[in-house]
Amino acid sequence: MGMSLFTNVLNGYRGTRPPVWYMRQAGRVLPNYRKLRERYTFEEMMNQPQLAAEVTLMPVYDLGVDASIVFSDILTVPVAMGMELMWTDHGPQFKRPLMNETDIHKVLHPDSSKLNHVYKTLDLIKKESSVPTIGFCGAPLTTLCYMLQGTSAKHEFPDAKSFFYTYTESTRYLVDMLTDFSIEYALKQIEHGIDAFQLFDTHAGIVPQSLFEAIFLPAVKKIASAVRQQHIPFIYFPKGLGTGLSLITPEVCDFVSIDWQTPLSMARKIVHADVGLQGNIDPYLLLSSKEKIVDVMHAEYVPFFQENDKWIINLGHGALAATPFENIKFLTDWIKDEQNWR
Ligand code: 1CP
Repeated sequence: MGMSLFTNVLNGYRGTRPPVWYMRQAGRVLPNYRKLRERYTFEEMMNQPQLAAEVTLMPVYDLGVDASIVFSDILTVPVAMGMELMWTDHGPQFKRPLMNETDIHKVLHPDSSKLNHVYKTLDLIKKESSVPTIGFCGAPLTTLCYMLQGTSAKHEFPDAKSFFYTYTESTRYLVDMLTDFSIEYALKQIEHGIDAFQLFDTHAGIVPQSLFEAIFLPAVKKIASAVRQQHIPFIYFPKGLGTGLSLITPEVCDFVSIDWQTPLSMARKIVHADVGLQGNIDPYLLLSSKEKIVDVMHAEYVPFFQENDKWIINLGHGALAATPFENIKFLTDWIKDEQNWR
């Protein structure tokens, strides 16, 4: 058994309490992040290894979480493939979303050296801290949603969905291209010391299960297999998958991150028994009071842990910008101090 609760639990050991980290724990919620953000743009913070490493480790120092996640974004992958992205006040926007087959060949020229700053960031993180670090990228379906739609302003990604049906062969081509690139990127992150890998599939729920299973899930399995061949645990976050969680077998991932819509106890029944669970506290709970947070932990999460060892505490989606720092800090301390987990 190693030194870290997070990696021990990922590797199947039983902990005295569940480990905890939060999606979007670095950006958004930390006063120290906000302070730094006044001086630098988000892009500068991602692209300068010194700054990115500092922000990555902020939640370890300021919150006391059991793992860090490298400070970057899932949309850096399409940028490294040649697409032009603008970070606006209303969120990310691609200058020219892919419209058809001609665009694909004209625009996309994957070049993983454009992500060298991420590897440098990891080197700095590893030099400074022994707390495990999670590497990540977006799943092909979710990344394609943004590449084809250009933005997430239209929540159902209508142009992306139409593209999947109209140009099925091109969709497969794009999925393959993203899969190969994601594998190359993940293996590089592993070379530079990540301890676990999470694949974000935030928009897994926008296509019917049959389409998900036919075109997008095989790509996830391929990425998972490449990562796990290097003995790095693989976490998959298919938000909105619903009853499709029955497709989550050990071939897909070691742990699956559950969204806030799905009760953990229900997920536990649907997901293959050998796959661990992560999640799924509603980010909005953290906007409430300390009393309410403790009530929910006692009512739902402590009993869940008493029945289920393979569990990592997280949110059911990213932390909200409006989260009071004292609430997320309180929850983290509470998790670590609670004596009645067992
Ligand atoms: O203006 C700012 O300060 C930029 C805000 C910001 C930050 C801090 C964005 C824009 N991305 C990030 C960082 C980020 N994104 C991390 C690093 C860790 C951390 O912040 O703690 C990670 C893991 C992501 C992942 C990500 N980016 C996802 C998957 C997870 C999720 O929340 O669903 C997605 C969908 C994105 C796209 C993205 N980047 C940024 C925004 C506002 C969005 C979402 C756009 C949308 O779909 O509405």
